Amino acid sequence: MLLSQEQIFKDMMDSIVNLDEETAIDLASKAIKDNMNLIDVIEKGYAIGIQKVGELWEEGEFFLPELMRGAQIMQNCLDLLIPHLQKGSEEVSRGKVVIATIEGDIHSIGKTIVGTMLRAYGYEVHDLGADVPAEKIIDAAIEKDADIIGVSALLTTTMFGQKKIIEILKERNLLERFKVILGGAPVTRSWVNECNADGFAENAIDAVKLVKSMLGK
Ligand code: B12
Repeated sequence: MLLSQEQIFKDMMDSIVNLDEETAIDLASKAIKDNMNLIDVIEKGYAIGIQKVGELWEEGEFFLPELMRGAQIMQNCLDLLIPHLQKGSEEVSRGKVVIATIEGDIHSIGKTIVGTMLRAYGYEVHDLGADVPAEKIIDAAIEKDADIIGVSALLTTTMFGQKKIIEILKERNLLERFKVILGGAPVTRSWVNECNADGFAENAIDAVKLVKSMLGK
């Protein structure tokens, strides 16, 4: 029987919520084999699953070990899918992006997806990982001669680090040199305005559109 795409995305979501690694990995392998759109697979399947796990945790249905297990399964699926996404990357760089999750924050999944997508669209991406101090992000942007600095924050306590990036750039007279874009679940338009950042995106597809519009290529 042929399953509809919606059903496959739902099965992917359920595999994360059920903490069923075997099914999650099987579905990811099948998606690669069947040449499915892997961005959709990640964003409409697995990413919805991990968000649901977060909701269950918030409601007290899941405890921290289950949240961590869900994240680990999600990460293992990404490790399988990402190399196939990067295959189509263009040779010519359309611009350089330094991306990181800010200091104190270990949430890396969303930032990694955004970096991967940008790479797949031909941008040169330097992913510094998670829990990275603001100064270090700025130093890397200078060293790599980046056009854009992307900063992720998933905690209401760490998002202040995003503002710190802009403040340090201002102090060091570097505001004109880089565009700064923000992301992560707690980030809103008003927070971006308050930080004086150049933009934000709610998902990886919009992040690509944002970067494209900023670099004009
Ligand atoms: C998975 C997860 C974890 C995993 C992270 C694993 C990993 N390697 O990343 C683990 C289990 C380790 C974890 C730990 C913790 N977590 Co947690 N976690 C989550 C969860 C469920 C999902 C996050 C995620 O991966 N989402 C899927 C991705 C695809 O979405 P995303 O991150 O939002 O990214 C997308 C966009 O935001 C955007 N984007 C993201 N970054 C960027 C950057 C740029 C530049 C741009 C343009 C766009 C962009 O594009 C992405 C792709 O679509 C969220 C719930 C939620 N609703 O977000 C809680 C959540 C973020 N965690 C939370 C908390 C509290 C914690 C802990 C403090 C728990 C604890 N008591 O220890 C610790 C944090 C420790 C620390 N110092 O960082 C809270 C935060 C509450 C708050 N208001 O601050 C949340 C909201 C859960 C909740 N509802 O309470 N967590």
